[in-house]
Amino acid sequence: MIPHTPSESPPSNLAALAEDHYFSANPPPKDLQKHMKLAKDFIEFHSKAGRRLVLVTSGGTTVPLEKQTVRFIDNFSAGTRGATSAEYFLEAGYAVLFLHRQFSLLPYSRHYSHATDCFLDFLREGPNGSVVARDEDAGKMLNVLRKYREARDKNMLLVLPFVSISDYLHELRGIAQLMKPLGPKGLLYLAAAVSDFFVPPERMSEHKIQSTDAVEAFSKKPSKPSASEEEETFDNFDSSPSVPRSKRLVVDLDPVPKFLKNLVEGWSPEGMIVSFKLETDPKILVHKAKYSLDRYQHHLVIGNLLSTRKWEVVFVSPGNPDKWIRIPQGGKLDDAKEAEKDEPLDPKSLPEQEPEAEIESLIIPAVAELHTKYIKTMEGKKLEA
Ligand code: 9Z3
Repeated sequence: MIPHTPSESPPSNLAALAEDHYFSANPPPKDLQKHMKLAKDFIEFHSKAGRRLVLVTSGGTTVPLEKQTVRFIDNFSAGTRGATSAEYFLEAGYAVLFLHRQFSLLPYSRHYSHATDCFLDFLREGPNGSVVARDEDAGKMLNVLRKYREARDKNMLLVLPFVSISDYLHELRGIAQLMKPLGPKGLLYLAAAVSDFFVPPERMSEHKIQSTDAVEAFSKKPSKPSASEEEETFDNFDSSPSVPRSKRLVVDLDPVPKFLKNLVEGWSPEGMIVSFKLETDPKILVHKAKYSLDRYQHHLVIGNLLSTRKWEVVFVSPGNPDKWIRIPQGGKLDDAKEAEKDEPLDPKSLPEQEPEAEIESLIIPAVAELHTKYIKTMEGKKLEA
């Protein structure tokens, strides 16, 4: 990998303007200062120890439709990739700052928090009214519990939540800036499924969007319907399936500014930055991953498809050939050939059940190896300077 050389200059004017505008128009989450204090202490502790630290972002972001939010747009992400990756990073010796969507999966507890893996199913009543793990589950549970306790007791894991897209961006900016003292030992692993669109505050309703005109009727005198309202009423009675415009909720979204450039150039100029690219169309995945790398000049894009994301990912990094990482589909004669294939798998060829191994067990060592090279190159450059 040829690491992107950090520039000392601030992000381009346009990116800086977009940043100022976005962060002054969209209010920070109420716990931002508290989170920044926790993050600062955590980062300082590990920076002093000369340890590598990774910021793992995880889960989806909400797009509120109202300031006093009742309704929001969301996405599918459960936080499996982020929570699982965090465990393998801890295993590889990294301190982990886990920035996750509130109530999405968490490292270690994820094994017992699915609807299908409800923690109560793993417990039974023991002697004298005690609660114990079921015999068949106790071994695994003890193993998970020990790892969790060790991470907590050694202060290796800090967990911070966010909810909305703007909460996420405020937190990401603050933490990335705090990571500067780590230099190249800081790693940003951006697995959260971040919304591309949002409702800007100037177009956001303060209160719950109404679905009837009951409120208007209560505040105004009924007036003669306008020509367009009459037309809409007519449409509505025309036994046509279309609904009049006044009854529809038309959501008008702006694109979320792309802050990866600000992250690379300003917020975290020395850290290694890994982003994920999610697509559903296999034909465009690698192209989109390369486009992102080219545009933002960071260090690694991990491409994945919604349908096969637990089976394979592709690493796209500067100066390296694209590298597919796959879980072998056990028992197949053409396994070795399949594992080497240079293009996406056909989702129809995959078994229905989830893979037995976790693909993050292959992703994280590969990322850590690239990170080692990155640190060496950056330290070499510092010595030269
Ligand atoms: C990913 O691609 C993650 O791997 C998934 C994980 C969200 C697919 P789950 O939480 O899913 O395990 O269920 N994350 C990044 C998606 C994303 O928003 N990327 C942006 C983009 O594609 C760029 S940062 O434009």
